[in-house]
Amino acid sequence: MKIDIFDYNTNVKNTWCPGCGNFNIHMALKTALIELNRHPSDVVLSFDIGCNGNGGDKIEGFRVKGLHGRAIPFAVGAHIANRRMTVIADIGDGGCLHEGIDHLIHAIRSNYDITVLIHNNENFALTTGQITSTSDTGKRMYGFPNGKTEGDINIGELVLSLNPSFYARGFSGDPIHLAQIIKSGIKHKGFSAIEIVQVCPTYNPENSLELLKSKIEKVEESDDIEIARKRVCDDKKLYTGVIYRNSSIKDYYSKLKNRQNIKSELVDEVKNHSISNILSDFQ
Ligand SMILES: Cc1ncc(C[n+]2csc(CCOP(=O)(O)OP(=O)(O)O)c2C)c(N)n1
Repeated sequence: MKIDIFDYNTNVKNTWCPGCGNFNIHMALKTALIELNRHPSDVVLSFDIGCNGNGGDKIEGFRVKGLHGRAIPFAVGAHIANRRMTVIADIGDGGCLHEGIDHLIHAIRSNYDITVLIHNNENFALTTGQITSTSDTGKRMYGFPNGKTEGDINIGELVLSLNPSFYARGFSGDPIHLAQIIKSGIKHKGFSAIEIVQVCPTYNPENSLELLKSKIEKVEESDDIEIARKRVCDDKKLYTGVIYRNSSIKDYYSKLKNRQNIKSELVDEVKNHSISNILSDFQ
């Protein structure tokens, strides 16, 4: 059966601000899943808290919602339980790199076969625009009238320092390219970290669509870590595409000696064990 947009759309009205990058990011995500012909019942979407997380009821699929940064461990759990599912986590820079940063780091190290979309609008948007660790040092926002004092985190630099198997960058202003990047991430066997440079016209208007567009440069996929590092550290440009892929790193399951040559999934195996005794403790 051919999957189309009506399989993924819901009737829930959007509450994002006019011009929010989330509209295009959602369209790109749906496009990627449709082009891969994945049915929503084969997809787990794990959302974080924030404007990005409010997308959780605007797309079909098995959806869960976690607190800041926890969209990643929920996604990891779903993947470990059932590798038949395509598992994607959707998360903001505030949740992923500020409040819940540890989960991203360990998921990259483990190389779980999931895809994480990091919506980088450089602020906590749902709470009306405060600085996060990805906002520029000195940036003034609500709650920080004198400007951010701490140093900032460069997502690409952080990810590349962790020996990742896949790091890509897309742009909310180019949903067609972003959809192709998300497709590459989903198809990659291992952890796919996809940073999405996202406009937030309401709370971060300085990072305007025009300014970001003028910095974007698309690049071909690379397996050269030094080139990738140079690209993510370039202040003048925002390179998009698959910035780095290392296919020689095995994904988590392939490294588990006790799971080799086993065809079933944990979600099947657990059915062979009665958990009524455990559940009775909660009744
Ligand atoms: C433990 C906790 N701290 C703070 C909040 C308030 N809070 C809700 S959404 C949010 C901002 C999320 O920012 P980000 O992850 O960047 O997503 P965005 O809204 O920008 O898409 C914050 C701080 C909360 N809900 N729970």
